[in-house]
Amino acid sequence: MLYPQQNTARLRLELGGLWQFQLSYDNAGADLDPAAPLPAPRPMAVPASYNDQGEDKALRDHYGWAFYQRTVALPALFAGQRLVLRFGAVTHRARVWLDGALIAEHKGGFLPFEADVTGKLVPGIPALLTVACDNRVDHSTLPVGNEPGQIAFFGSDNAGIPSVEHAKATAAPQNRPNFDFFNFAGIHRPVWLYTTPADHIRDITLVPRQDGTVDYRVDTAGQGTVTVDVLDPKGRTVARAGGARGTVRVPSPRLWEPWPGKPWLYTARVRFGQDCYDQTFGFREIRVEGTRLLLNGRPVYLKGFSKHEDSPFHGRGLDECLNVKDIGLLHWMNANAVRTSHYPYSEEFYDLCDREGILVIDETPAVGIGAGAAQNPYDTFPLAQHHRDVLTAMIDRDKNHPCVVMWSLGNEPDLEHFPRSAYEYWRPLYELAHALDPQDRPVTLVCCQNDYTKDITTRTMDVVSLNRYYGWYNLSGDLDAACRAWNEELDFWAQQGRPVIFTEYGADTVEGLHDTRAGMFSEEFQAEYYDRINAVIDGRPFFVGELIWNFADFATIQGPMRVGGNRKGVFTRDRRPKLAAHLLRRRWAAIPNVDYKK
Ligand code: BDP
Repeated sequence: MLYPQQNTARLRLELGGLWQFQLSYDNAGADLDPAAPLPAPRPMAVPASYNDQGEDKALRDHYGWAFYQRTVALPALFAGQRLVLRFGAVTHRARVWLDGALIAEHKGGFLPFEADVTGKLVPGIPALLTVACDNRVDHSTLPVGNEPGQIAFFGSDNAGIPSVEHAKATAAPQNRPNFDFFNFAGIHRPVWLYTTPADHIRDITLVPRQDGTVDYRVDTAGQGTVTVDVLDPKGRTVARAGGARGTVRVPSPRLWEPWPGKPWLYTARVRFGQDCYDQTFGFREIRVEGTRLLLNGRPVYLKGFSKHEDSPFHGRGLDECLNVKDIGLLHWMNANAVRTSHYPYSEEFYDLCDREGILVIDETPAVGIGAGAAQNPYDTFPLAQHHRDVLTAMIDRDKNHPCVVMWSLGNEPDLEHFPRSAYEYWRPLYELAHALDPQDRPVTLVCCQNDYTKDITTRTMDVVSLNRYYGWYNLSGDLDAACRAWNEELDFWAQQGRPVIFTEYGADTVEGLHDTRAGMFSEEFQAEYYDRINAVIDGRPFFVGELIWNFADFATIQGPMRVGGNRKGVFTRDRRPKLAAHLLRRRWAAIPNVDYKK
């Protein structure tokens, strides 16, 4: 799906700003009429999560439908254009009405959807736009939540004590999902109204190669002929082709390589009748060979973070200022890579990474697929079709980004209790990702700390991605024992013949807490933890990347294991560095991006 563009053929309006807003207290969201002005609205900024835009617990912890509303009016000069209403992301389920008529429904809180409103939104006549979103999650959604009635409290909830069990059974439904980040909700990404000519470009697919060839395909609607001009980073036309599919060749291409300096971005200017679309791309190839990850043929070493889209007040809402700041901090850290844990990020983020040369592991929202040893989630969670749909939509959205170097099918599913079912669930998704991606990037699945000898899925991925908390959740505080255990596990991975990376490792750290003996939660512990664990991976040639958990502290549900959220950030939530940031920054300055472990 193309990102909306303002150019010589298309007009794009962002419907951001203050909307009217009201919580619904009906399971079906039927207590509010989408055709009428909301009866008791409050102002709400869009895009942003609604949760922290007020001081009331009811807003913060709301679990169900919520309604947004505004009027939309277009001047008569829009007449004759095709009109599309597009949402970057509404979390997690959405319904959209124009003057009371349902025009779109969408499931999945992290990917875009759109509705053709030509003839429905009439230029010159104002219309009432109502958007409802539902943040409830269960066994059929991604991310996964608890089923209604099964209230999970975070931490040890003294299971089995009658009074506790009775209180749980009668507690109100709660916003307590099956994952460790706050279940923010709302219109999280921009709402656009854009025009195209009636005959228009629907999609563009590019496969650029190091030798300067670009295979292209343009999908269109209506009558016309396609032309493609390739512009170099200075805007000069360097190649030209005609027809809806074919190959163009750029002589002496500059490769998309994030070092040194900024990567080179080219533009495919596609024309079709009156329509026009500029699709940026980079000449970069990515593949796995033996235990190496090759970027443009050279072994690359990933240095960076798994992140969250999370910040004070905005919650999970797009904040471009924050994105620019974060990429600046990545450069400051001498980092080169990010994983979009645990969902696809905003489209604006990938554009920035394309421009700034950050390698991205792009992850589906498949987090929380597990229910302990007693329940096989693969038999009981009705997820498979939705998972395929989300993976397809993510690859479709992000396929042209040079920054995307790997697909992650999901995070920390149960892979050890029902190993055969797990393999049978994940293998077809792995194959689907390869089949769908025109650039055929490596595919991975992020694995939880588990009995790696029983897990038969992780070892079959193109890259083995490990989340490990030796010294934190296990062998807590004993880094000698942690390193021994970690080393022993690495002996296992050394036999598998695959590249292995850390997708998460870390320790909760309260900024300002210092300790000469480096006890847990102190800044010294976090610094020593990374020093010690990194020394173990440095001796392993097949270990080709380290993504820290987490870039910054982030919001979670309340619980006895979370001090005002998850504190494993190397930066605080407001982006101040902890001690470890300075040490990792020095470490990464000394590790070259390519040809490090040849
Ligand atoms: C991992 C999860 C991540 C958590 C992290 C933690 O992938 O979402 O936030 O643990 O506990 O298991 O900090």
